[in-house]
Amino acid sequence: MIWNQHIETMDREEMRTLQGERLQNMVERIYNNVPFYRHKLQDQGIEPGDITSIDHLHHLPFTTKQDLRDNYPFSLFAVPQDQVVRLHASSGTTGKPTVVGYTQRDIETWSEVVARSLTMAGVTRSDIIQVAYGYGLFTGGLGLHYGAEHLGASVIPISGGNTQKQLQLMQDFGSTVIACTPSYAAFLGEAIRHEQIDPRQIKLKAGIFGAEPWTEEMRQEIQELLGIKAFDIYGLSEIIGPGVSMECPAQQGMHIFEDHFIPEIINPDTGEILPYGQLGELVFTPVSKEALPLLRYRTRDLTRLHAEPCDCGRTLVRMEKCVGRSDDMLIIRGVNVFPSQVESVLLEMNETTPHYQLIVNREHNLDTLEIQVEVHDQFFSDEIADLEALQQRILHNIQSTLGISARVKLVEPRSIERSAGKAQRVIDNRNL
Ligand code: DLL
Repeated sequence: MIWNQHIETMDREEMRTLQGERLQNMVERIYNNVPFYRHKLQDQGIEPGDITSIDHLHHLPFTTKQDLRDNYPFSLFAVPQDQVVRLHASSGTTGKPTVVGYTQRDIETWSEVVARSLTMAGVTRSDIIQVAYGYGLFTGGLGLHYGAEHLGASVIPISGGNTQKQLQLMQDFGSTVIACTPSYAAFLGEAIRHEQIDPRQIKLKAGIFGAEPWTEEMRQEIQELLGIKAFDIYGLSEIIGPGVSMECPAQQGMHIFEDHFIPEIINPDTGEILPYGQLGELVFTPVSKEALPLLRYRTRDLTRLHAEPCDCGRTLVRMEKCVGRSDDMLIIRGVNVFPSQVESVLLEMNETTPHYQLIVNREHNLDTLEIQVEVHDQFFSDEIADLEALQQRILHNIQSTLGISARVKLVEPRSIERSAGKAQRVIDNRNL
């Protein structure tokens, strides 16, 4: 099923024309309404009339998270306050949050792209969707909520956390779809197993998981635990929230809703545009956004784009699962390490769970990496020799994948702190 046949299967040339028209209109709007951009464009000698096609996109300046911070809270908004109907914010690790705004039409666009996303995962009006993303300033809960209602499904707005209630309503209401972070999905699956709930009491068939990086190995784990097909959904508040891109049943990457969000991949160091298939930083221009239209927003997410036709029939460009964020990448003794690489290694082994943490320290000017991982109940035996052998195997696999040594600490089942939202995978004590 395809929610918007016209857009999602549009001829590529026709899509480029549509993007060009929308870009032209957007540049005019921001030039007239956002002093920050007017000055930036004037500095570069660009007049709105110069941008007449999508081929001119690369002439435009980038926008960064710092620009949003510098213009806190509302200075990048392109409409008067009386047209803004919703505000969301994402809390950064440091300093002020990033504030985003929506007009009524932006909310409609958002509901449309989330309805397209859910349809991709096979969700219909007959489904009951348990939205266990956080409701509030975070875009996950309300984003999925409005999209699911627009589609006509029955929404359970339970928000994140309160695991007992999640399990109770899941059984009593017969939820067929669950939407939450993949780490919370793994936790719910584990809780079902731990409480020995009869799998026949669980009607789930699909999961809509995103908001944090997760690996193919994690997908297998969750699918087994919950007895569902797990789909990846991507998005970020600055662009709209969840529903910037979504995986189809072919699961060969996530289709980007390019009529609204124009993607580019750049070399993060030079800003140079990279061709399809190359790994780099993802950049988006949300051409139809009214309240907060951003020019070439640098996401810091690292991935590749592919434009070949997809088995599902959609012509929309696909992005691969994100490797991670450039600011998640750890440099340990000079070697680049992504938490997702560690996750792959750990989950290829049957004995470990998807709950792990990387702890980085600097001792005598040398970086150290400790990987704490929980072992499944049945393997957490008292036989020290067995555990030591497991530890050695993990060490060996980590070393051959990452190219650096680490300390591995096996910890008891359910001892690493659980999050109902995004999991905290890294504790970096180096104060770099
Ligand atoms: O996480 C929006 C969202 C909510 C997406 C629910 C999907 C589901 P932010 O809090 O602004 O927005 O965080 C955005 O999260 O730049 C990525 O680094 C990461 N991220 C989001 N989705 C994925 C994904 C929401 N599917 C940041 N895979 C983004 C990997 C993801 N990383």
